[in-house]
Amino acid sequence: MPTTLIKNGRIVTAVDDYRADILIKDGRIHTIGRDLSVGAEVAVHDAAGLLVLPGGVDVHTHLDWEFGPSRTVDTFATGTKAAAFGGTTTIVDFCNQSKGESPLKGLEDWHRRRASAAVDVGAHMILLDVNAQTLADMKILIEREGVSSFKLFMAYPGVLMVDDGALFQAMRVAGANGAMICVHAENGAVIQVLVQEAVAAGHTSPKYHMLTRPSLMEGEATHRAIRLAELADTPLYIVHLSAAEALAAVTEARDRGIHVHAETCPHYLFLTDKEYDRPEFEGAKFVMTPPLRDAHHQHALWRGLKTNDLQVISTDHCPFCFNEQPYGLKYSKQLGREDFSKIPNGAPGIETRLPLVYDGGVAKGRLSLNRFVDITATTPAKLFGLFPRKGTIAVGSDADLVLFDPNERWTIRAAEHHSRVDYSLFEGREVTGRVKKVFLRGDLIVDGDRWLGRDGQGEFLHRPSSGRL
Ligand code: DUC
Ligand code: ZN
Ligand code: ZN
Repeated sequence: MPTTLIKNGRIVTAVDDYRADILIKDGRIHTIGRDLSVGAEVAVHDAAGLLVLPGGVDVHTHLDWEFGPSRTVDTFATGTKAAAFGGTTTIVDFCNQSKGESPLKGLEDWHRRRASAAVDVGAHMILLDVNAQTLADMKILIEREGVSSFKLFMAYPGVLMVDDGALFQAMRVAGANGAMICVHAENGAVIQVLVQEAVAAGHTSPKYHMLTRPSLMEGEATHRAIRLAELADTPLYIVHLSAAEALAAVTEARDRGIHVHAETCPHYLFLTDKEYDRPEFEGAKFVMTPPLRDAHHQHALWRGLKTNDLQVISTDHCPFCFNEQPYGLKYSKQLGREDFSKIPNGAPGIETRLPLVYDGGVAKGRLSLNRFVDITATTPAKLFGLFPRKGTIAVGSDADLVLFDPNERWTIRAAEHHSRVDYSLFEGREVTGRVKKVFLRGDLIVDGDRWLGRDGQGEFLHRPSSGRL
């Protein structure tokens, strides 16, 4: 492994901001200091004028994931390459139990798929079938397999949803064994009624996806999940929080000292439900769950990031093509052209998280630079058992580093992305701030627009505990 020196950069972590050089050896940060001198055998990268950030940590991705009749279009090779170009060097991806099977089998299958990953990868386990065997297998997953976070769905009856009793049982096992429960918090039964009524009334357009998933029902389920977690004594993580009502429930619980954490995603911070008014079928690009909301929710989310009631921004990268591509219809939004309820729920975002949050947060004066690093790398690493190996720049940490130009202006275009997906939620948006170079455990994997990484270079991240901040 070559030794590398990054010189003259401005190092920014969740708490620090200073100029120094970083010497990398054996994939780790060996020395941080001023004016480090090295021999000719050391590769030197000049970071003058650039920020040196810890590699981004995206704890919510769905690569090569079967979802009802659909499948996300990115393989681990394409999705992690896209992540790297966006400054993300660690992802935690969702694998799932199949009905009637052990979650251990789901993990085994996921390991086969993730073998092509080009950045480091951990796994959360989605539980669909909570029974005595599943509860026993949870302990094996935590202790032996390094999977210490479990996601359960309170939505999608008949596909992914579990009832409150199942959720509560899984919570108790997680709480007693050092793990954390993640929930998709929406009232699935009520939403199903609203969807069936809309379809019966002949409403087919993508806008009805939003109209049938009211923010009140996200708030209700978030409150319910928190109360169950409180009783079960487990840390809880609310994924993809989009609604002011849900945030109010999180805030109330945190004020009482309950261990509840929450993430939101760039699309909820930068887009509103007006996108569903686009002509033709264009609104289908924005069909993700929960849906985009109106501006007052957005203001609440920015406030939550300030008050630390929201601690993480992840992508929920769940890519389906807009038009059918060579991969086939199950990878495409066109599945729901005649019926909004059949549009695969999910949207891409793995490559644009850092620039969007830098631009809309730091450059627009809503977030400090330290807070930007905190919510995109440090806190997700801490919450999911990866810190201090990941999420910071410190002696001994993995040398996952991003050289970031805080001044470059550029325009987001799907055609220039590295994902297999054929659109961006942010097509044509001009942003300030661009990833220039990315190092994964000391290896330069992105250099401008050059890809130097390798499929399969990513390591599996064993995470023995989560949610113990
Ligand atoms: N929830 C997710 O977290 N991802 C994709 C679909 C969904 O509903
Ligand atoms: Zn979800
Ligand atoms: Zn998701």
